[in-house]
Amino acid sequence: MDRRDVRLSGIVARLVTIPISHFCEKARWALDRAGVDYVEQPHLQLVHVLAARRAGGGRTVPVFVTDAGQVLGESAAILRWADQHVSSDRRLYPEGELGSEAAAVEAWLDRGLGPDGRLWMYHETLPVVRELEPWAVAGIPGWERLMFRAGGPAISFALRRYLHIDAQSASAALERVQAVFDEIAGRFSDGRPFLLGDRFTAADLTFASLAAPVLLPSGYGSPLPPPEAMPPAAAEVVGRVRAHPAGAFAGRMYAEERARSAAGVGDRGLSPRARSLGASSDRCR
Ligand SMILES: N[C@@H](CCC(=O)N[C@@H](CS)C(=O)NCC(=O)O)C(=O)O
Repeated sequence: MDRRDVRLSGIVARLVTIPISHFCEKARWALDRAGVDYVEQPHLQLVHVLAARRAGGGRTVPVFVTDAGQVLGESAAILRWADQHVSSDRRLYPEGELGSEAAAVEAWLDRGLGPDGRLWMYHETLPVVRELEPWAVAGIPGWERLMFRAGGPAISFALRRYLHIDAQSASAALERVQAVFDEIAGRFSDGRPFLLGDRFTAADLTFASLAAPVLLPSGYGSPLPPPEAMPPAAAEVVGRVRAHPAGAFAGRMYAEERARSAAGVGDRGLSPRARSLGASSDRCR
């Protein structure tokens, strides 16, 4: 939906994204779960900087512009905002110590797992990015698709420079990702169903969404390639991650919690955005 459509639809809340980005997925999941009415404005990597700035944010996405014009340029702030639209028993940050713990785990994952998983994934996929075009450009405007086609190698080069991606940094990042997965798995040794105990919090949502580059979960809010479409070495890592207890947990969060959120079953029933998507997860496969 473009700007004119946004005006015509009367829905002014908008989420500026790189649709395949896991930080954007984190925000999208929280907004969907809360049944918030918004439109997504998806962009190509690097073009996102212009879009983020134009929306009033910094140089990263997601940027969420609320229907009241408030600009939120951090995924954590978007989760906090979405939390004002759910009943207290469904808060991502419950009252008291549990809420503080959820925020602390979220911040830890935002700092580590998020950038590390992304760095590894870019290292593996940039060399074959043309073959991954159907997923890389899903949903973005036509001229940005053309830019992707014409400028693919230059964009890859710029991303590598910008995010300091090389074989050594990618392998170190993957090791750190594996350590996070082991630590997360350790938390389940007492049989708890969620990361912090008996209820779903921002910690679970953040872990599952930021695990996406190494997990390729089904039910993600933008189409992801199947492991078979990835280079063999990357597909092998995805297979290992899926079999890991923490990977299985993230997969379950997608199958259960994200699926409910994608269907728009928030406190206020089916959201118009979910309805416009057919309230199905077809788009996510
Ligand atoms: N702390 C930010 C991180 C967001 C982030 O790193 N977004 C990526 C997309 S996955 C981005 O915009 N990267 C480009 C950049 O760092 O300039 C948040 O939680 O919103």
